[in-house]
Amino acid sequence: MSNARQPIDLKRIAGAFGLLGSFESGAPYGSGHINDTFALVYDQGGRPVRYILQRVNENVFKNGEALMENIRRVTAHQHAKLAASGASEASRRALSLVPAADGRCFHRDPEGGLWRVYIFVERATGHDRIETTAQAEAAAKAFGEFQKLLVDLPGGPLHETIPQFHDTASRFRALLQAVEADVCNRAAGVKSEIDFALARQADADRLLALQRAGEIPTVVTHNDTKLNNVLLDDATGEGICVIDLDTVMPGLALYDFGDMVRTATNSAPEDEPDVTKVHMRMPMFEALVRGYLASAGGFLNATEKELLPFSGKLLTFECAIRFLTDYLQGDVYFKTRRPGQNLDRCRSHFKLVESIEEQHEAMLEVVRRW
Ligand code: ADP
Ligand code: GN1
Ligand code: MG
Repeated sequence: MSNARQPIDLKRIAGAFGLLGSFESGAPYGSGHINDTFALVYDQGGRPVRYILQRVNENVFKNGEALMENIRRVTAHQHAKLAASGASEASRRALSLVPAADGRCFHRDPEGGLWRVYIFVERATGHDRIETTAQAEAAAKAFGEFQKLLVDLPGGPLHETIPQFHDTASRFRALLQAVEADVCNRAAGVKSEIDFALARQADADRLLALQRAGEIPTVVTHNDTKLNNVLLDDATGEGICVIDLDTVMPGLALYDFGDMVRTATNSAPEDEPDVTKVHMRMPMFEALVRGYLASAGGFLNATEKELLPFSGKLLTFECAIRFLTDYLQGDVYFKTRRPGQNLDRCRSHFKLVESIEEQHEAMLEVVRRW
C-alpha cells in the first residue's frame, strides 16, 4: 500500500450514500493502520450529526465486496439480537452500515475505490493505550461477548478476507522469504532480530497443530482485537461497541485473547523506540482474564484456558514478525508515519515477548485461579 495521500473529494464520495441533511465537513480520523478513515459532519435540521466514512484497503483485502458481505451479515445478526433482547441504544452497541443510494452496503468510486459509511458511535472512545485495569477488563469482556454472539451466525461460514491471517507458521515463512529477497538491503542491519525470530520458530505451529488435532475448535473470531478496536463508553467505561470487523472470519478464540494481551498489557506504545520501557503488565493481564472469562469462559475448553498466556506470547510474536517482514519489504503493508517505525514496532514487540516468557508461570497461575 502506498502511504501517499491523494486529495479526496469527500463530499462527492459521501453523496453516494443516503445521508440526510447537508454536508458540512470531512476530515481524517483515528489511528488505524489499514483503512482510510474520515469523520463526516452533516447538518440535520440545525444539528451536527457525524458519520464514519472509510475506504477499504483492497491491497490488503483482495476481495473487498466479499468482506462487505461478511460485515453486512455480522452486523445484521448483532442488530437482530439486540432488538430481540430489547437493549437500549442499539445503534451504539453494534456498527450500523448506511446503505449507498443504489441500495448496496458500499460504493465504488470511478477510480475503483471501495467506500462504506457507518453511523458514528458518539460518547465512546477507542483507546490506543489502555491506562486502567477497568478498561482492560471492559474491553476483554466486550470481545468475549462478541465471540459468543457469533456462535449462531446463520448462513454458513464467513469469507476468509485474508487467507491464513493468523497462520503464524505461514507468517514465519513470509519472513524467511523477505530475508532471502532482501529487496531494500535491510537484512544485514536486523540480524539480531532475525535470530530472535529463528530461535522461536517452534512456537509458530503450536496452536495450528492443536487445531489440526481437533483439541481446540475453529469458531468465528474477530481476529484484530487490538484495544482501539473496541469503543469504551465515555460515561460508564463499558465496552459498548466492537468495531473494525474486516477480519471477522473463522479462527481460534485464542487469537482474540492473544491480541488483547499484545495491546493491553504492553507498558509502552506499540512503536516505542526505547525498549527498556516495554514489559508485560501483570495487573492488566489479570484484568483481561477476568473480563474475557466472564463472557467467554463458558465456551472455552481446558486446553484453551491453559493456553491463554501462551496466546499472548504467540500473537505478540506473530505481529512482531509481520512488522519485521514489512520493514524488510520497504514498509508496504502497515501505514507508517516515520522511517524505521516498523522496525521499532518489531523491537518493542520482541521485548514484550521476552517479558511474557519471563512471567509465563505467574500468568498461568492467574488463569488457574479462575
Ligand atoms: P483500521 O482497520 O484502519 O484500523 P478502523 O475500522 O479500526 O480502521 O477505524 C479506525 C478508527 O476510526 C477507529 O480506531 C476508531 O477510532 C474510529 N471509528 C471507526 N468506526 C467508528 C464508528 N462507527 N464510530 C466512531 N468511531 C469509529
Ligand atoms: C492492523 O487495522 P488495525 O490498525 O486495527 C492489522 C492487525 C495488526 C495491527 C497492529 C488487517 O490493525 O492485524 O495486529 O495493525 N490489521 C490487518 O497494530 O492487517
Ligand atoms: Mg482498527
